[in-house]
Amino acid sequence: MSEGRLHLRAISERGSFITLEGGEGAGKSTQIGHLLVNLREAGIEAIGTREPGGSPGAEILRKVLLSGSVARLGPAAEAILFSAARIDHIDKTIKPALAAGTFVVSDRFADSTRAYQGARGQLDPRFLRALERITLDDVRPDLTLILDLPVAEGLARAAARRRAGEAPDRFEREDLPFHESLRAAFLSIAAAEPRRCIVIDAAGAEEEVAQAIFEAVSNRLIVPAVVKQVRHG
Ligand code: T5A
Repeated sequence: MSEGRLHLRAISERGSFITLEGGEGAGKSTQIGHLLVNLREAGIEAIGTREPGGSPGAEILRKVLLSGSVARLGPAAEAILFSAARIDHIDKTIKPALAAGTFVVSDRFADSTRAYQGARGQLDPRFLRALERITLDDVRPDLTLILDLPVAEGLARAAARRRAGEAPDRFEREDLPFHESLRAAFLSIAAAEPRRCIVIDAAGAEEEVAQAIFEAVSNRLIVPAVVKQVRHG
């Protein structure tokens, strides 16, 4: 361990909660791998998790949600089921890790419900806001990184990643206007909540994007914590 290595667990009782959001194939899973390595190298305990899923109960719901069989129940039922999975994820994985002082990095979270289930404009925004309030309770991300890239590029990446014979999932099968509306929705969330969200240009090379992400995390979460530590001894 280098001399400058910091143990943020000693600084704060609670860990920080980071979410990565964006459209299909934006590179979230790839970048979470890099971010976890970078955080751990900086001496910060961190776990990676994902939605839908991230806890045994929520992983069961993930299979159902991505199969597309819930879609026929309509967007409200789909939003409720994503939220049910989220409640289990929060209770079983996110809250205990944060309470232990661990950083939690989640591949998607509540902004995905806002963007995906809100994409066609079929749901009353008040319904989505109420559902989010009930689901999250007091668990809100400290930082959300929105990975942005042209829709065609993201879909091409997602298609290239699929194994031979593997079918696109329920959301990858949606049309281009749907995916364009997702991109716009994520950018509008970022514009509305600049203290929480940072837009990352995800079109660059993997390592460049990883660097931009770690800089953002350092500037928003790590440097302020270090300054606080120095001030308070
Ligand atoms: N959903 C989810 C909702 O509708 N509502 C909700 O509330 C929630 C939580 C989840 C689906 O559920 C929906 C959204 C999703 O459609 P998923 O299988 O978990 O489905 O898929 P996604 O989250 O969409 O993630 P993907 O697996 O599609 O993409 P990622 O994780 O963003 O991208 P990644 O890292 O797998 O990269 C894709 C490919 O691109 C390459 C990678 O090597 C990989 O092959 N790549 C790059 N190539 C070039 N340059 C780079 N910089 C690259 N970075 C990665």
